[in-house]
Amino acid sequence: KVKPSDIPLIIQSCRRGVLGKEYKTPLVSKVVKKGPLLEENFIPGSVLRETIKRDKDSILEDIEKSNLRGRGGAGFPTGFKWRLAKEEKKDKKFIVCNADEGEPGTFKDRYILHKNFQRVLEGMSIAAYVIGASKGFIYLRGEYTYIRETLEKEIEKRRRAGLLGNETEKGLNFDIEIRMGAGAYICGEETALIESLEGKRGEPRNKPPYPVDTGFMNYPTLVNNVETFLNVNLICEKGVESFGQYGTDSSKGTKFFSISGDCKNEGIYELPFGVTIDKVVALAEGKDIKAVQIGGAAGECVQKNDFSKRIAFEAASTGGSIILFNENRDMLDIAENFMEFFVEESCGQCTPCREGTYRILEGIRLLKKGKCSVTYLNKLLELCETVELASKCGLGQLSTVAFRSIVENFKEEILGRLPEEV
Ligand code: L3W
Ligand code: SF4
Repeated sequence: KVKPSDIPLIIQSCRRGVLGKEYKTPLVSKVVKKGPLLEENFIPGSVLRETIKRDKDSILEDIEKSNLRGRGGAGFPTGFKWRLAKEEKKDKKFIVCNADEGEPGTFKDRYILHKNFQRVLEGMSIAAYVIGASKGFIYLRGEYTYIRETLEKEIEKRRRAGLLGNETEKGLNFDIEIRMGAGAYICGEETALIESLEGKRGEPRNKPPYPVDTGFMNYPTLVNNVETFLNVNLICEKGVESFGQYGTDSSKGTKFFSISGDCKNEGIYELPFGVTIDKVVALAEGKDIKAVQIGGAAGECVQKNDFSKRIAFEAASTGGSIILFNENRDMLDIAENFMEFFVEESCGQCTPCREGTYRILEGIRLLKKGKCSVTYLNKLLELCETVELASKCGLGQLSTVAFRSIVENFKEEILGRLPEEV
């Protein structure tokens, strides 16, 4: 039997390595930068027991006042989402913890599940208490199957302690079940995730309606990321002010980042929102870094002159992935790698995403061979706009961001690859 403590924390987050065809698996057992949350001792139930003595509205007000924003990538206000779910008048409601971490370069939830799982469970229970849910799911990434058994044991411990299940503490009747993903990136999109939970093919639904009113089996469903539930627990334990002392006005608190690429100190960092890219490069000991990818395959590739940019929802935004690239990297290799990822992971439901990503990938390959004219490059950029505007879900809408930012921010490198116009 394998215990998590026996397993070196190895990056398994992207199906393809972003630094070449070979999978790169840096060790992240070394936590490089400790913030207020990392490796803190926690007694299961200590926060939940105190919190459910309080009135539901006052807990919700605290979550709203904290300005906590969703840590999965989109940054939607957590308190507002909870309020919408709470106001629904249905006899059943559900909580879902989105642990389908699949963004290339993101492995921070895996760390949290290893080290802070009881806090995450506690955050889910608090959410259930506030909105009135009796059942919760953890949708665990298929590649993380190896930690399932340990997580189940932690859940069972809580049942025995009266923190979960029918005999739960006064005022709360809530249990949690783990459901496994099967390796599809699209199931991180909340409505595809819900379809998958219902036993169907994981394809995004049209939004609205949003899961807060029409989610799992058409009941109100609150979907939050692993780290968001962790933060809920922290806010309830330490208070809104303590949480708010970190971060910027629009992005409060700290954030878990998974930093990888061309640097000495790959690993998990808990840093306050608002930290500059420069500072991240210095902490990670990146050498001759010319580009930093913020937000994985769906994020912007920032060039050196802009490393003073801050990392926050209102500036350079990421769900956790930060990848450093040095001077030896070909930016078109990077663009190609990310676009291959989207071609492979598109669920195929809508044409702009299914066909558009494929055509853009062809274009990137022409660029690499020096066979893409300026006119065709402009057509590709127009196609990017179409894909962004006409795709149904975040996967398609954001699939072009990396490529466009590479063309824009690394113009000289790209223009040098264009043939003479005929
Ligand atoms: C009620 C409204 N709810 C928005 C909710 C919505 C969702 C959240 C964000 O993700 C990013 C992108 C991907 N009434 C609402 C409302 N909501 N308006 O707010 O919604 P949205 O549409 O801004 O973004 P999104 O499509 O959920 C886009 C990344 O998130 N992504 C997420 C993956 C997350 C994981 C994970 O947590 N493990 O995999 C997937 O597409 O990259 O950056 O809850 O319902 N009027
Ligand atoms: Fe599927 Fe792409 Fe359309 Fe999303 S945008 S529904 S991933 S085809």
